[in-house]
Amino acid sequence: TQGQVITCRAAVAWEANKPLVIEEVQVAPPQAGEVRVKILFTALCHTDAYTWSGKDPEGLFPCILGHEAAGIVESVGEGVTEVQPGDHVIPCYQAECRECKFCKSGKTNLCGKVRAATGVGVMMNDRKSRFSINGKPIYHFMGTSTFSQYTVVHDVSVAKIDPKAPLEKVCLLGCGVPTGLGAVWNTAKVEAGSIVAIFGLGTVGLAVAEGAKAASASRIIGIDIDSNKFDRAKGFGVTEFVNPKDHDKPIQQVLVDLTDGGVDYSFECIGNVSVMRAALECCHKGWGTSVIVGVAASGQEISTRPFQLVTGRVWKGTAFGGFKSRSQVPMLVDKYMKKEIKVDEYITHNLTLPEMNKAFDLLHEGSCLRCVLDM
Ligand code: NAD
Ligand code: AHE
Ligand code: ZN
Repeated sequence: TQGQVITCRAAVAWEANKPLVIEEVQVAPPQAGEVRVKILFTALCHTDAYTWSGKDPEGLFPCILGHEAAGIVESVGEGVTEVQPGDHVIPCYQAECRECKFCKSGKTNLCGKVRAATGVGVMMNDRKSRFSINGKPIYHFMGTSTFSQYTVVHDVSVAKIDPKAPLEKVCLLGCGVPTGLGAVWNTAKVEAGSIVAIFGLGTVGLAVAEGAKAASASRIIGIDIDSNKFDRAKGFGVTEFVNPKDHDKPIQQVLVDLTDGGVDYSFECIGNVSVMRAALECCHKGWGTSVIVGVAASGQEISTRPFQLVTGRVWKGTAFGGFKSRSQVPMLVDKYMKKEIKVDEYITHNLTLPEMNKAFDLLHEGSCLRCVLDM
């Protein structure tokens, strides 16, 4: 198949909010600096649902969504040296070129090399898509487009992993789990003994709990409007629960009262701007730090009294938990293989590619964390 167009199946989002359609798509061979990957397993993340909903200013249609997956390199374009056909890989929506201003800064995991292209659904080389249906181009998404049996990614957007790792599990290390762990370890740098508050106990929030437990936080307070989330969260390290619906006072006040003045670290893992405000305002005066992880819709803005920051609270955000993707995803896979981090526990459902729309429905059901699709 090397050098040839591959026809395979993919779930195409033709329009916002319209059911995805399983189509036969043509996937062009990888050009210079590109890698064609056979996707074996992909999970769904709430960011896929967010873009599909039409609220993402970077959402373009028709497109192939998906960014949490694992597969095997089918072929590589000219000049690609770091992976070869047969390598097991995880596509990384956050690239790492090691050469750009961002990568060289040592201050961020964001990479500037291909971001301009991935934000508009094309490849860097020729600003065109490698996907088409009878000649009509279909946009890429987040530089990954894993809801396809074959995809083309930039070589800076693919992490080579241990071939012994089960791809049906480690696909989760493409987004949600690293995001939560890294928000704690890299972005907040939670110290032992800290009091932590987590808003939203989905996959990302539970991974924050797991990270906080590993960092020896003394109290890990989970906040969710769905009390059914609480039992499961204990297994990930949450020690106390608060349902805002059980209280008349604003949730920030409830937490300040519970913690003798506020928490040391809070994490917003929902994507709701009023919760982001509460997450900042429940932080302790003088040092409390709040990390925004959730993605909020186009047009939404955050606000608080500047006095909150004047008096020492810190507001931060994180993308992919601050992990450098190509360098650190393989390390996370190794940690999973050594049973140092959980992955299996986040997988609540398994379906196949033709059941894609059912998988999207499941995302909105409280019981579902991650649904893995066998491609
Ligand atoms: P999820 O929907 O599974 O989890 C959200 C949880 O929040 C649910 O348990 C829900 O009951 C709860 N919730 C909703 N409204 C609430 C409220 N007002 N108060 C308290 N709890 C509330 O989602 P997820 O997959 O865990 O993702 C969480 C967010 O993180 C999404 O916005 C996603 O787009 C974003 N995300 C960001 C990154 C990043 O790199 N920054 C990476 C992955 C996901
Ligand atoms: N296109 C969206 C932004 C979405 C966003 O913030 N994405 C997160 C990852 S979410 C993964 O589930 C991220 O890492 N952003 C950094 C980046 O480079 O995109 C919008 O609202 O414009
Ligand atoms: Zn995601």
